[in-house]
Amino acid sequence: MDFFDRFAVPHPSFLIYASMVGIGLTMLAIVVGITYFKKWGYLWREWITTVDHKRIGIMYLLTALLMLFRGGVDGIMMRYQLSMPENTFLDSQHYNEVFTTHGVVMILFMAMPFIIFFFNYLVPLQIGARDVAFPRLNALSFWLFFMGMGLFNLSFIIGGSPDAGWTSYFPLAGNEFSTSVGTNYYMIAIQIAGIGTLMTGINFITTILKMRAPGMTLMKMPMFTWSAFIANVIIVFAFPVLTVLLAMGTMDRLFGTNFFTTDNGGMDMLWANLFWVWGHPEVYILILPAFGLYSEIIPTFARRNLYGYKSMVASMVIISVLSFLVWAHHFFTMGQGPFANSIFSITTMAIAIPTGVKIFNWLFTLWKGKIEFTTPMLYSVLFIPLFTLGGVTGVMLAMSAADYQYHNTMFLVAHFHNVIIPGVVYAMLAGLTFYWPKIFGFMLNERLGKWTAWILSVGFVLAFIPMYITGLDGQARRMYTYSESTGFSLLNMVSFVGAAVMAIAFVLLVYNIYYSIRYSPRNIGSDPWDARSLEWATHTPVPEYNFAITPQVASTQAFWDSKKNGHELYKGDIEKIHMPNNSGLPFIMSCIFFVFGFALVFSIWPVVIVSLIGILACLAYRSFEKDHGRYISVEEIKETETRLRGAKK
Ligand code: HEM
Ligand SMILES: [Cu+2]
Repeated sequence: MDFFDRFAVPHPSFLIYASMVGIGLTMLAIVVGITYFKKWGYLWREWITTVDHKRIGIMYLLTALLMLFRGGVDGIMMRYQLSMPENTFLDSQHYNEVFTTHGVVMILFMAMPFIIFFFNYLVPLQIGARDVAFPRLNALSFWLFFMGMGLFNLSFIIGGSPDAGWTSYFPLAGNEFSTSVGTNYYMIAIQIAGIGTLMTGINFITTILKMRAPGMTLMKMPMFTWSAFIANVIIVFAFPVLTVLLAMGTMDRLFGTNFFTTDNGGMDMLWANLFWVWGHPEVYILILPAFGLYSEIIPTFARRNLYGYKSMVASMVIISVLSFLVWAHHFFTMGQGPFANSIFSITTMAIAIPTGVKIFNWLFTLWKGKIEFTTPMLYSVLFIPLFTLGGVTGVMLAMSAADYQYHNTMFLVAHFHNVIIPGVVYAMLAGLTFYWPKIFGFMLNERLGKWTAWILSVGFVLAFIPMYITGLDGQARRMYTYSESTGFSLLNMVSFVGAAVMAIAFVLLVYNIYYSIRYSPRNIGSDPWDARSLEWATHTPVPEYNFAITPQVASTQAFWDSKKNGHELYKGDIEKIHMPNNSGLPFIMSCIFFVFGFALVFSIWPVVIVSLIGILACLAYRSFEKDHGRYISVEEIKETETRLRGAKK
C-alpha cells in the first residue's frame, strides 16, 4: 500500500476535499458537455492542433483567466485568515501552501500567459506578418506551458501542494523541511512550463527581427512590439538560469546531490541568488509589455502621437540591462557586507530613472490631448499615480540599510502588489478591453467596464495600503496569524474588505463578458476606437492569413497615416498565400511531458524512462516528417475579403 499512500494529500482538510469535489464535478461537466454537443472533433481540428498565432493566443488568455480565478481564491483565503487575530480558518501548514501556490500561480500561470496572449495575438498583426516565425514551435510552447500549469495544479489533488513559498528558498525547500512531494511538483511543473516560455522568447525575437512589413524599420515599430521584443530578449537571457536552477533543485530533492543543502559543501544562498538572477528580470518581463500596452492605449485616446518615442525605446533597453544587475536587493540581509549592498542599492535606484522617463512621456502625451475616458483609458490614467506609489516604495526598499527594517514584512507585500496590480493587472484588463472588439467582433460594455475599474481601484487601495502601515509596525509576511495585542487587527480587517471589493470587481468583469456576449451590438467595423497601428487595419474577425496584401509602412503609425494623411497601405495585387499545416504533435508531445513530469514527481522510474523515450520519439518523428504547408488560393482570399468587408460599417 506504501506506493499508493504517497498519492494521498498529506494535510487534508474539509476545504481541500470540498474543492476537489468541486473541481471533479466541473471537469466531468465539461467532458459531458463536449461529448453531448459532439464538439471533440471540432476541438481537435480547430484548437488543439492549431498553429495559428491568434488561436494560440486565445488559449493563453483562457488559461490566464482560469488561473486568475484560482490565484484570486488563494488570495482571498489568506486575507480572510488574517482579517482577525488568532483566526483558525487556515492552519499554519495550509497557509504555507496557500501563499506558495498563490504566488506561483499569479506570477507564472496567470500574468505570464496573459502577456504571452498579447504577444501572440498582437505582435504578428502589429508588424503586418502572417504568423510568428515558427508556428509549430509556438503550439509546442503553449502546450508545454499548459501541461506545466496542469501538473502544478494537480499537486493540490494528488500528493500535496508545495509549501516553501513561491521563491522556494533552501534549506526550507529541501527534503528535510519540505517532506511532501509538493516541492517536487514546483521544480518539475515550472521546468516544463519554463521550457515552453523559453521557446516563446526565441520565436518572438525571430518574428520581430525577420518578419516586419516592408518599410517598418526597427524605429518605426509600434511601442507594444518594442516592449514585446525587449521582454523576449530578457526571457532568452533569464529563463536558462531558471532551467538550470530547477534542474539542480530537482537533483537535490530526488538524487541526493548537495547544491543547496547546508551540509556537505552545499550553499543554501546559492539558490536565493540564482532564483533572483532569473526572478528580478522576470518582473520586467511582465511589466515592460504592460508599459507597451499603455503606450498603445494612451495615444489612441489622447488623440496624439506618443510623446518621446526614442526615449521610450531607450529607457526600455536600459531597464532590460539594469534588471540583470539588481538581484541581490532581495536579500540585503544575507550578510554580503556593506560594499556589495551599496552597489546593489545604487543599481536598483537607477532603475527608477528610465521608469520615471516613461511616466513623464505618458504625462506629456496626455498634456494638451483631447482625452476620451474610455475604459482602457481609465485604467491607464489610474495606473500612473498608483504605479508611481509602488515605484516610490520600491526606492524605499532599495536603501539597503533601511531594508533591514522592511525585509520580510507586509511592507514588501504591499510594495510588490502595488507595482504588479496597477502595473500589470490593470494593463491586462485595459488591453483586454481595448483589443476585445478586434478579437471577438463586439465591444465590452463601457459602463460596466468603468465600474469595474473604479471598484477594483477602491478595493486595491483598501487591500494593500494598510499593509504598508502594519509592515512598518512589524507584521511579518508569510505568518498565518498574530495576536490581538499587536494591534494589527483593524488594518487587517480593512485589507480583507478591500480584497472582497476586488473580488466584486472581478465578478463584474465576468458579468460584463456575459452581458456583452448577449447584448453588445455586432457589426462595429474593424476600427471601433479610431486607433493608430496596423492591427486595426485588417478585418474583424481577423482572417487566418491576417492581411490579404502585406501592408507598406512609412511611420510609427502606418494605419493612422493611411486614414488621415493619405498614406497608401496596400500596394499590388492579391497573391496566393503560403500557410503552415495544423499538427497534433505539439499536443501529444506535451502530454508525454506531463506523464514524464508526474512520474518524476513520484520517482516512478519505469514510467520516467518510457515517457522520455516517447519524447525523443516525437522529436525524431518531427525531424523526418515532410510537411511543406499549404497555399490559400487567390479566389479563396478574394471570397473571404468580400465576405468580411460586408461586416464593416
Ligand atoms: C485579489 C488580489 C490579491 C490579494 C488579496 C493578494 C494577497 C496576498 C497576500 C496576503 C500575500 C502574502 C502572503 C504572506 O506572505 O503571508 C500575497 C503574496 C503574494 N502575491 Fe498576492 N494577492 C492578490 C493579487 C496578486 C496578484 C495579481 C499577483 C501577481 C500577478 C500576486 C502575487 C503575489 C506574490 C508573488 C506573493 C508572494 C508569495 C510568497 O511570498 O511566496 N498577488 N498576496
Ligand atoms: Cu527585484
